[in-house]
Amino acid sequence: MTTDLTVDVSPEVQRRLYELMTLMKAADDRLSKGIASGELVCVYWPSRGQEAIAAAAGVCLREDDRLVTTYRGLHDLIGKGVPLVEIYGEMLGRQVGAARGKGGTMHIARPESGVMLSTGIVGSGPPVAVGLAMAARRLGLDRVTVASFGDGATNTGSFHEAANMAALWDLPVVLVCQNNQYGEMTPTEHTMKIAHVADRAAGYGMPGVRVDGNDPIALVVALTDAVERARSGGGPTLLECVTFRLRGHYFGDPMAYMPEGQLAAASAADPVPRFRARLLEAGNFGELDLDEIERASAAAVEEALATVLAAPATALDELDRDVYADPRNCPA
Ligand SMILES: Cc1ncc(C[n+]2csc(CCOP(=O)(O)OP(=O)(O)O)c2C)c(N)n1
Ligand SMILES: [Mg+2]
Repeated sequence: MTTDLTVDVSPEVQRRLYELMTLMKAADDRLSKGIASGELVCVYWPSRGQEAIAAAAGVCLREDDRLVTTYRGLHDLIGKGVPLVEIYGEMLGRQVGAARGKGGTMHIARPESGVMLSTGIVGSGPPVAVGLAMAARRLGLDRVTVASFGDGATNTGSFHEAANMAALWDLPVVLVCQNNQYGEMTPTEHTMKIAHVADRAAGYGMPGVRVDGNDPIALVVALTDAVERARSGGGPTLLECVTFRLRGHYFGDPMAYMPEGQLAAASAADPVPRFRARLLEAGNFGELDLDEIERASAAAVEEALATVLAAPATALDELDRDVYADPRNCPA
């Protein structure tokens, strides 16, 4: 898909996309630096390189829309409006975390922002998203649920069951596959016979759309379409966003399995500098405007981290709090 920056999105949306993408990148960079130096102790599955997808979702979704993501969800959570203090707080086991530090990196949820699940079980997000979409329909709400998952997840049975039910019942779901070309250490082409994840949609009777996952404008165009379709009763869409995981599967993964030159080639298409260059070329923003956005993102990350590091560790009396839901207060 060829996109025209000046035609497809307003300057306000361009700015918001760059703010989100630089915030996601800065949050990842700072976490990686802190873990590498021993300053921060936590497990982490980096999302560096996949920012454009989450930023596009951030500008296309309403606050009450629902999101289900995975362990590699830092960027998705930021895009959906989860405060960075609650994300870092959860990762670092502090009382200020989204689940008061009890969930950790793999289990960040914040219903107030519409984030209902982060899961470490590959493929388990789509069926939950389908359930959330069914709930919205029963409640008569016009909100949309996005399930964000990897290419590897589309090889699991639960993905296929969820896709079938979503299509059969025209549920308001958008299935967003972040095809980063690896599942752990295995290249995608070694795990599926077909070349395009989007082709799987035909088997369920829903549109399958393949889009450049490093182009935030193409993503906004495709997502706007899919979200609108879902919201107006037209049913689900499978969106394959083709990107690349610029860091290891987990923080510390030496990536020895990657063929020589592959990472360098992928880094040349890094969505953040690429979008910066495109914004400058289009002319709505100058170098100084974009430098200022980057500075503000880095400052926001430092401020959030300082707050988290000054916060108390998860208290012992948290252990049995929030373990059982009160059905009367359960978010829909
Ligand atoms: C059901 C299940 N099987 C295996 C694993 C181990 N595992 C963790 S991440 C991963 C790869 C998933 O790849 P993909 O869906 O492409 O997501 P990515 O990590 O690339 O974002 C696997 C196999 C798991 N967590 N859950
Ligand atoms: Mg993958």
